[in-house]
Formats: sequence, C-alpha cells, structure tokens
Amino acid sequence: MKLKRFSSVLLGLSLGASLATSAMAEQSLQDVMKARGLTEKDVLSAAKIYTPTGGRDEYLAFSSGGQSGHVIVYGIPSMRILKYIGVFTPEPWQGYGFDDESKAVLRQGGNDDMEIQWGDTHHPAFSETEGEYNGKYLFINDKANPRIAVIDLHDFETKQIVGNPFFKSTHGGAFVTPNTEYVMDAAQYAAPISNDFVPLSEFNDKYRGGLTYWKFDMKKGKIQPEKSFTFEMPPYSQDLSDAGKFVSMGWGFTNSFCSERYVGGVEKGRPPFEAGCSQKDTDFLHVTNWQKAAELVNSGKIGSKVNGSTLISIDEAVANDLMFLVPEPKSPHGVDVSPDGSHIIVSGKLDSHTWVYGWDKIKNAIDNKKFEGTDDYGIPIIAMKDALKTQVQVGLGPLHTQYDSKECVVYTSIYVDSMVTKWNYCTGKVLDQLHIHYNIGHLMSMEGDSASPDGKYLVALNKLAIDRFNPVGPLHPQNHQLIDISGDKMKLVADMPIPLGEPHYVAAIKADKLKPVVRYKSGWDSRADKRSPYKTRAGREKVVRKDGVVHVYGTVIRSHITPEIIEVEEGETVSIHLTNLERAQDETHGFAIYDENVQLSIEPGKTVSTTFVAEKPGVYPYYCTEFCSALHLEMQGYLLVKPKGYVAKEGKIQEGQAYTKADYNKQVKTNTDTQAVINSVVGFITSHNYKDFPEVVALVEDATDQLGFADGAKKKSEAFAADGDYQNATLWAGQHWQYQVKTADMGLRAKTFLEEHGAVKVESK
Ligand code: K7E
Ligand code: CUA
Repeated sequence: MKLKRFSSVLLGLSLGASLATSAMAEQSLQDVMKARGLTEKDVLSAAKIYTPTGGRDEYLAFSSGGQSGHVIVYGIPSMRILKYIGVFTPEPWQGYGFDDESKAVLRQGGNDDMEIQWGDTHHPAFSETEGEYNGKYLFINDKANPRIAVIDLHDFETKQIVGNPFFKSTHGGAFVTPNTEYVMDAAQYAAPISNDFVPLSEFNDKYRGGLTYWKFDMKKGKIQPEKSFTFEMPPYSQDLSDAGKFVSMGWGFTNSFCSERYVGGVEKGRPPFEAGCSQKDTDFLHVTNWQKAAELVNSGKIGSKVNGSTLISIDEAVANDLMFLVPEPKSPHGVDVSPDGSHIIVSGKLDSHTWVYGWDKIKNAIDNKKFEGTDDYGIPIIAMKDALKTQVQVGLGPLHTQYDSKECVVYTSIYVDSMVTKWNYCTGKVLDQLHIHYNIGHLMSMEGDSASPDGKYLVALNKLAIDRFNPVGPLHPQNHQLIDISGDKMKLVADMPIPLGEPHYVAAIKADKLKPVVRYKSGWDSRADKRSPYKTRAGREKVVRKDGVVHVYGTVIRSHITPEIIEVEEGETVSIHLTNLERAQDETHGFAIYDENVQLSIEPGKTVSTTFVAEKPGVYPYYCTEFCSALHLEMQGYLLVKPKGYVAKEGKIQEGQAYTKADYNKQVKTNTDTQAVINSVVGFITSHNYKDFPEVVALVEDATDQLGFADGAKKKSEAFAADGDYQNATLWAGQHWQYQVKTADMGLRAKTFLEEHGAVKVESK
C-alpha cells in the first residue's frame, strides 16, 4: 500500500506534463490583454521583468529595511523579494536574536543599560576591491542608535555590530573607500562628545558633529574599532558621505545641512529648526584626507583616546591639512562621487540645481592653500568658484544622484517634483525627465556606486505610494519603481510595494558575483563563523550537568529531534544545543518550545543554542517549526520540568498500540520492496554523469547518510526480532522505512534534476 503510493510519485514525474490544460491556458495573449485591460506597453513592461519559474535575476538588490532594522534582498528585474536579513532587530524565522549566538551579535555596539530592539537602517554598501563590488560583505548603518553592521554575503547573516563611541546619531554611513580600507559613518544631530548633560547654551563650544572612519579587515570580515578613528567636526549636522576614488583616492566627502548651528525651541515661541537651519544660501561640504590621517594616527602623531577610541580634534585636522570646507547648495542631501573620482555632485533640497565640483579644482586650491577664509573653528574654506565646475537646473528638490554606464550621464532624484532627471554633468544638459509615484528619495542604478556602473535599470525609492496599491489602512507601503534606462528615454516598468519600514537606500550587485553557501560545515556556529563547541554527531547526543547548567547536546534530522524527552528540575538553567545533521540543500529545521520564547532556525550543518531558566514546573512540548518532511508534525518532544524533589512513581510509558510478529513481517516486506525502488533510482543516477552536477553530488551524499541511518535502524529491528520483542522490532523496522523514504525522496530529487539538466548516460565502471 505504502509502496504503491510511493511508486506513483515516480510515475507522476513522467506523466504530469500531458495532463490538464485549463480554460485560461487556452486563451490567446490578446484575450488576456483584453480581459485585464492591458495595453501593448504594459505587456512589453511585463515581458521585461517576467521571470519564468526557476529563472534567476541578473542583479540582487540589498535594500535598507528602514525602521524594521532589517535588510531586504530582492531580484532585479523581477522585483521578487528573496529574503529579509535580521540586522539590528530580532528576526524569528532566522532565529536571529533568539539563539544564544545571535543574541551575542545583537548586543554588540549597544548601550549597557538597555537592549535596543530595533534600528533605523539607511544606507547599505558593498565591500569593494579597487572600486568594484567584490560580493563579500555588506555594511549598513543605524541612524537612531549610531551603529554599523557587517553582513557576510557567504551566508547572508549579520556577523558584527559596532557602536559609535562619540555620536548620538549617524546618518552619513555606510560608505566604503575603494578597497574597503575604511567604512565611513558621519554623525547627524550634533551632541556633546562627552556622555553627560551639557546645556544648549554651550552648543557652539561643546556640541559636535563628526565623521568616523571604521577600519575594516577584509580577511577577517570584521571592523576593527581599535584601528578606527574619528574626525571631530563642527556642529553643522553632517549628512551623507562618499569616498573619493582613483584621482581622488585617499579623500572623503561629507556634507552638512545646518551650518547655521541653529537650535530650535518652537514651544518657547522660537522659530523652529526648519526655519533656523535653512537661512543661509549655502552649507558646507567637508573634505577629509583619510589616507594621511591614518598614517598620522598610526604613527602616533595625532589623535587622542576619548571614550576609548581615537579622536582627531579639529585643531589637529587643521594643523595637518586634513580637513577643508567648500560651500555647497542650501540644505544639501546627497553627495556622490563620479566612478572615476573626478567629479563630486551635490544637490540642495532647497535649490533647483545640482552642483558639480571638480576634484582637480578642489585639489588645486588645497595644494596652493588658496582659501577664502576659515570658519569659526579655524577650518579653511575653499571659495565656491575655486571648486565648482557647473550648476545644472534639474527640478525642485533634488536629492541623490546615480551614475550610468554611459560617460557623464547621471540620474538625479527630484523630491518635490516627483521625478527623475537624466542629465549630463560634462555638458550640463538635461537629457530626459520621468514622472514617478510619488516623492522619490534615493534612486539606484545597477552597481551604481562602483567604479564601473552597469546602468541598465534604475530603481526609484519613493517615499509615498498614495494610490498605487490596494489600500491597507493609513500606513502605506513604500513603492520601489523599476525604470528601464537602457535606451535614450527612461521607461517606467514596474511597481513593488515594500511593506517593512522606510528603505532609504538600496545597492544592487551582479548576481553572479555572489556565491553563498547552501550548507554549513558540520557543527558550525554561523554567527561567530567557527566550529561550535556544542557540535554533536549522530549517536553522540547527551545531557551533561555542569556548573549549574543542564547542557543538552542534541541533533535534528528528518524527522526527529534527539533527545525527544528532556527532564529537568524546576529552577534549573537549561542550555539546549542542536546540530542539524542534514547535508541536503534547503533542509532547515526549526525548534520552538512552549512558553519559553524559543525559536531557532537550524540550517544544514548549523549548531545553535538556547539557554533559559526552567522557572515553572510543567510540561513544555517542543517541535520543529519548518515543514521539513512528510513526518514534520511528528518532529516533536517534551521538556518536563519536575517540581523540586519530585520522586517518580513506578510504571512504564503506556503505548497505544501492541505489535505482533505479523506486523513485523509486513513492515519488513514493505522495506524490501522500497529498497528495490531505491535501487532503481540509484541505478539511474549512477548510470548518468551525476558527478558533473555538484547539486546532485550533495543530494547523493545526503541520501547515502540517510541510508546509513536506515541500516542502523534495520540492525536494531533485527536484534529485537531475534529476541522475540516484536513491539520494538516493528517500531525500529518502521524507522528503517522512514529513513528509506527520505533516501528515496532525495534520490528522486536528484533524478529529476538530472533529467531536467540534460544529464547523459555513462558507461558503468
Ligand atoms: Cu532618506 Cu540617504 Cu537617509 Cu536621502 S536618506 S531620501
Ligand atoms: Cu524538521 Cu519540521
């Protein structure tokens, strides 16, 4: 009976295609267009992004998740969301912030008094080698609780969070230098560098902005706070940053939007911040020489330890020619360095022009000490005319600029006018304008921040969606609009709602640059990226009481958790360590316990831990939370928390069924028949060139493991049968069959893969 069902799965593989054609499928393209009211233009747009089942995207976009504290990964052009990566916020699906290992990551960079449970993520940035995205790491900042996180792209997990020792907010991050020597992160709202109370009357003297250059070690994949340094800056409300490259290598650019140093107080009848911060016609672009600063810091010539970290004072920066100011348009937002490092484009939110600076001009002024004066803090100011190349009228409220693959061609987001302006910064000509919906913030072209942008597509990150989607209440999703920029004219192609906070920025990388793993080395602590001391192998599961903690060394594999019963006493601290023994792709198991706030994600190879105090006596079922197999629901167990001093009464566990010799024989017959099916699948695989397909090799390895377990169960059942214990003999024979089914399941997946990928027959050896 069981075998029949199983063979029909095999048969179904070859039959499926010829069955059932629905009424919908018989319609012509014209019929569908008519029924859905689509124009030819719509259908063309659809064809540009439609990705047939199994198809892959050319680019992967990593979007800030805004207030969610996550990163959102989606494909371009399909605009299909692939993953949310937990970064500053717990994310239960991934067990992030629930297992002990990730709790440790999440606590990094926080403040000691309170565990911060969220982040205001703004700007993701890829690690670079010679200005090109290398596909290794992604950085993202938290504006609210000034932190930077490092995400490892080999498994898409957050590995490190560092907190800024000086600032009370950071917006101008993350931006990387061309070889990821440093990750830039600028302050936003000025605050005292000391962590104590300072009255606002001392704003000019004691409140400070700044810019941190976080040292990054590409080999270790870690930011090194002890080798990082921070520029003290005037309280000008520093905003975005960008790093110079090639001709401007070694320099960084950071703008500011309130060089008025205004302090509001609307409740006291004072004009509000917005009025006081937009009075001057210009603000200041800060130009910093990080390469020279690093040399001076490393040789101990400048910098002092403040709050446990290196701070370069304004005076030191000025004395060593490390910091300069350039006037920039009123209330600027974005600063974007051209791919060759020769130009810097800044847009002022309250100016309809973008300003194009020439690095050659700025450098010339610096080299010749040609300044128009200094600010109140003694920082040299380069005159506008000595830095500026041109100003181009692009529309009202320009914010951010992205570079195209075509020389001198750029795209600027126009917030107030809700459009994208395509223009040429060499000729100063506007080339095209496209209306978007609505109020665009950032925009992003493919590999747009690298030394060689690909162009092709542009994504508009719109702040308001208003009427674009089905209404879902007063809080609307954001709208990412995909624009085809391959031709002369921009073409709006698709809308994608983003319902997870306000994503400020996105970065997109060529998908083939990423080579994420499908499984971990066995017993891997993925959060710290090292072998876990709690790694457990099949058959070595154990419970150890040590230093007042009950350590449970367990394993998970389709479809059981070992151990299935955990007994502790009330008040004991329990630390459960689980290793996923699977090698198959996409065979994750979850682990949840009633009423203990426990949810783990255990991907193949991973070892994770959860530690809690079993406070109340009671019965706590636990189970696997990923539908991993046909017997997923049976992947369960009990944590029994016994009252203090509890003495067990006599008596065995009562089973609901009794099995006989006939039951045993029936199960053995089923197993023999199943083995024949497995053998035929194995025959198919081994008679083909399966070794040319790494995916299949992995499946075969996994199937072999399962078959090994099957053997173990078979031996146990035979031993019990020999003793005449048909209860245990039948149950172990049933377990033998379970392992066989899993083996066959993987065998079939391998067979299907080979058939679909044109495997060829080989001579058997
Ligand atoms: Cu919203 Cu770059 Cu934080 Cu502009 S930022 S829009
Ligand atoms: Cu493992 Cu469900």
